[in-house]
Amino acid sequence: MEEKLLPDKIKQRLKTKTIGKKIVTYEETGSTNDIAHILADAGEKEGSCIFAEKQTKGRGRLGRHWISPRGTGIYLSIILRPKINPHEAPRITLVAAVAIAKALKKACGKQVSIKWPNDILLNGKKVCGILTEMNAEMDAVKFIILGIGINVNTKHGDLPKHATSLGAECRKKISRIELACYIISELDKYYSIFKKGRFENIIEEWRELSSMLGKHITVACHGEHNKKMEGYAYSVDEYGSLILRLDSGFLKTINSGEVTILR
Ligand code: BT5
Repeated sequence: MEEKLLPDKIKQRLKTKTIGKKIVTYEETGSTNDIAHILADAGEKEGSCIFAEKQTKGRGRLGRHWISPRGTGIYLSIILRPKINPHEAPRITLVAAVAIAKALKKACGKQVSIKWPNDILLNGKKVCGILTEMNAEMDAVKFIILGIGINVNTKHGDLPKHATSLGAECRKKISRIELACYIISELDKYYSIFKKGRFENIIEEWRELSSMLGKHITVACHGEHNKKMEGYAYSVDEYGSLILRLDSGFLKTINSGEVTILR
């Protein structure tokens, strides 16, 4: 039987400044991101965390489904209130990806890699997805909901083909409580670096953890009718956008899309 993600059990191990000061856990909910939106709208403080043991309407980007079976994964949403412009919001996904990669390494001892923009891979298979949503006016972000889904002890049979879980790759049971504490602690650390205006330092770490920079890739670009572009993954810029070097030599900046690594 899995140990439940009880708020007190997580909180008693934390020494964080902002993230995890308040934690709530649901036995079952539609989507933790939806709960977080409602709470944030009602004025909930920055750093509050919402966990669920199971989601019935877990979602990914563009309304895609996130499989969230009971008791085997981490389904977490965090309320953030950074003082940034809406066009800077994608940076949060990169900050979170670096923090989560560090936490996963601590929990299972294995190096994971980041696939732009929001996937974390273990042995080339998706083990975690990040969903960053925001509520903003034209020139100011009101709040950001950082949604994190991690397959912790999830069985392969419950997951899509290209997915895996930490437990399956490491061949041992991983403590979700311990992992939740690592995630919150690393996020607290990297979010505070971000708030001090040192995003450049985080991007450096992101590049080191990336599984695709320097590789030949295709990108199905959102917002351009999923038009497929092929080229070298050249870099990510200071806004978290991908810079693709096309075969013609031109550089193309891509804000969001689906990457396939070719070679
Ligand atoms: C993501 O979207 O990867 C973001 C997932 C975020 C989930 C968290 S859970 C807590 C919070 N509350 C929510 O409702 N959501 C967040 P995207 O890049 O669009 O990937 C979605 C695709 O990943 C799907 O179309 C499937 O192909 C695949 N997928 C679905 N469930 C998966 C799982 N459990 N593990 C790995 N891949 C999965």
